[in-house]
Amino acid sequence: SQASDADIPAAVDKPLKIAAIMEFSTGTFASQYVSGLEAQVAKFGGEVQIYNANNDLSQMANHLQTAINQDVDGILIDHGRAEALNQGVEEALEKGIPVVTFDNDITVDGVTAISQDDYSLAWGTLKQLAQDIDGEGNIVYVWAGGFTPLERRNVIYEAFLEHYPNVEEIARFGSVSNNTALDSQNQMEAVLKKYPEEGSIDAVFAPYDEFAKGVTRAIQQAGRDEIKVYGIDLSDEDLQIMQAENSPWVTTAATDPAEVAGVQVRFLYQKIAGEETPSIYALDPSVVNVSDLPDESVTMADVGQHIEGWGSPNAARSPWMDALEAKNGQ
Ligand code: SR1
Repeated sequence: SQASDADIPAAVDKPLKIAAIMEFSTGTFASQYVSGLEAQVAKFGGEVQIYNANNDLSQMANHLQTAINQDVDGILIDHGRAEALNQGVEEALEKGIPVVTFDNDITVDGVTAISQDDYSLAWGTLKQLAQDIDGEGNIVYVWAGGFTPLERRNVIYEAFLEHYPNVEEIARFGSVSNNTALDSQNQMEAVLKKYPEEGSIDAVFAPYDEFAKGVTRAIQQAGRDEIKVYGIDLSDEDLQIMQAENSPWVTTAATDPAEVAGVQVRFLYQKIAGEETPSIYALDPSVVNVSDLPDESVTMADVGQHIEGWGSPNAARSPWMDALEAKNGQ
């Protein structure tokens, strides 16, 4: 076949050792992302070692250093901040180890940085929120600074408030921890106690699914289903929560985290193969409204049947990749 005839570059035609340096691995986004990394690297016949820094940026920098010292063939970085990682990234490149980043602000020449287009994610869900409340109402914002995707989503949130002067933020909270969903639930419970009257809160903007899960539980437990939740991200668990009867969580904007990981791995293999890769690449997110889904339960595997444009399976795919996957029995 044409696929198996494509010349596989010698540099990738062997079991490569890949390091994935992650800021944190809690939550359904991170677990789907890790599965996606493992699946794509395995398809290419390689091995990926996951380094999880448990939200500690200096530990993340140490992990990066360990991977460099181990002479891995390529490095993937997930989250983290430039100030903690720039030096290590420069060292990796000097040693000839290619680097592809996701969800951080590193801008070192030679690195490919991918994102989910956080600006579109935020605008997609906020536009729906604005339309649903007819441009007027009281909202709660869940947010934590210091995380590149959340910083980018916040830029759009600020623009949203300017664009809709009759929308008022009446409360804001948020933290990212080892149990973000539970923390968000507790913080939302306090807000609901402060605003007990029906109609005092119209909507919550929760631009991370761990925030949205916690907030949704608090609203349900307080019997305040009139408050609608607008989130970001999607997983099987999120779909189940959103599709539950009268769920407050009505809209999310998302890409498929496994596909994000697949694109990141493929760019890394392209770099190892000596191919040109772009400096930046943003996946195209989709807006998912519960009203667009059927009554029966939907999983991540079949979201694409209901949401137009879901997934971008051919991004960063070179012709030889089919042959490499076929050779490794995938
Ligand atoms: C704390 S940052 C959380 C975000 O990282 C990924 O970009 C996911 O979309 C998630 O919302």
